[in-house]
Amino acid sequence: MTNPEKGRLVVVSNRVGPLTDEGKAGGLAVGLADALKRRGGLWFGWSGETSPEGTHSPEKTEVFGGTALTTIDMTAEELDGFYHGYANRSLWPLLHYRLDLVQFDRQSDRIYRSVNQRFAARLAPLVNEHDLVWVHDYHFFYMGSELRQSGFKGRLGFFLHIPFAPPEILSALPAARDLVRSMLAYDLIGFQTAQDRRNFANFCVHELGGEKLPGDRIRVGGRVVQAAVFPIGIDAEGFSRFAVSPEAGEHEEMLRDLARGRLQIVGVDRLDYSKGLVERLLGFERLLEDYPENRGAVNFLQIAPLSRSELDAYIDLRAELEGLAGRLNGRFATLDWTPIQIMTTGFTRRALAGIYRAARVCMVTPLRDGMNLVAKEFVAAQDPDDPGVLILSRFAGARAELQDALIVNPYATDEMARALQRALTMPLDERQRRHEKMRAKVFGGTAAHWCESFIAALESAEIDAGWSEDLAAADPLAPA
Ligand code: ADQ
Repeated sequence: MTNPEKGRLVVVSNRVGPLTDEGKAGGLAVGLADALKRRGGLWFGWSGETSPEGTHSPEKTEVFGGTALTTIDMTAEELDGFYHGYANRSLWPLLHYRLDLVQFDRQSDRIYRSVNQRFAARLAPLVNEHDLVWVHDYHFFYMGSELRQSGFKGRLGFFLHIPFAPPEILSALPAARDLVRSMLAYDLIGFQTAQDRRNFANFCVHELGGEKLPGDRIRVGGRVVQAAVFPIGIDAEGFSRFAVSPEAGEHEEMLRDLARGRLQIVGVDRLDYSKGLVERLLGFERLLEDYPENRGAVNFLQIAPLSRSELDAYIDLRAELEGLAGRLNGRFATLDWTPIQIMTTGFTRRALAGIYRAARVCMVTPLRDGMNLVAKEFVAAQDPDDPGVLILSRFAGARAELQDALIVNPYATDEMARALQRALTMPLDERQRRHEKMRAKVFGGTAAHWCESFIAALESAEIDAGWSEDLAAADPLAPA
């Protein structure tokens, strides 16, 4: 089933799969599923269920060809402390530079570490030192050091999908030094952008007394790790095929019919405070104030599926957005025109591709975002002969590659309104020129490419034997 010479790929992430349903899978799942299929492997994570046994529950395994999907449960308490608590109330806002929303408590810190330890303990017997283990995202910062402590000697990689905040912000986390030190158990640490990587390196230097070495390497105490940039992409070919599927066509047509000749602006984001939804609506309101010719001539559709809706910050955000949309509609609506519509529905990927294609403008205005795949999907879905315009926040990771979007500061409402006006009136030849350049970027840096380059770098990373449990003792700046 597997190739023992090359070693299997072992992927660890909070949620696993799908491996088979390409209609549901996002770019990440498609990219990883391809890599898993090619070399055989294991995808390990949470089952999505709680049970009294939690992380002691029996494994559930599904096998597809040479790949196994193996999951375990969590108890309700583990889920609360690990996922809702530390991951989403502490780390998510902190790493998105939102100290105002961060909540720290030692109970969830303790549970987060113990869930990382439990997942490592369950994974350890399933892997051997020839395997490449690739851990994903902010749920599992401690997984690498826990795996090392359980005796794993093979290659270990980590990729952070969200931003890595600068040391001035990260150091507010009571356990910041522990967390970053534990990351040194990985041989290769991947980030979305050069800025994230720089922030990590600066933490190692200024908070842990480390030193930057030539190439992508960083030394802390006796340990050398590689930290590099791997911007994530989408399955560009697949997504552009979705955009011309019958299901996409139906959605495109429906939206065009509803717009009745008006230009369509869309936004597609999980309902999350990092996505700049409030700022986007304020920008749209300013457009209607400052450029009144757009009243009755444009429609704004915001698709915002609910996420983490049990957390207070998300409940507050939803209320604020609904209030704002109500005010805006109340202010500008006429008998035959409602300026803004907000939907929390989930769509299939084909339907979404059709919606992007019907839009003249897509607004992607996060206040901070690791990459933002919506921006890339929008580009891939366009008709090259008559493409829409992308308005992109300077704070999205995607900005590094998509320089030909209209780049905005989402906090600057006037600038947002001006960018909208420019996008709505942009001549066809300029739209085509900008789109062509962005399309080359999106098709040149796909999910498959991201996956292959990370794996190749992990395979060739210099393995340094310097990691030890008491790396902390080698920290010259550690408080007494
Ligand atoms: P997210 O914060 O989830 O991802 P993003 O990259 O934009 O952000 O991906 C969202 C995905 O959800 C897109 O593929 C989009 O099509 C899909 N989606 C959104 N609304 C939908 C709806 N109503 N129906 C169906 N699908 C919908 C995190 C980081 C990002 C990083 C990615 C990948 O926060 O910065 O780009 O991981 O690394």
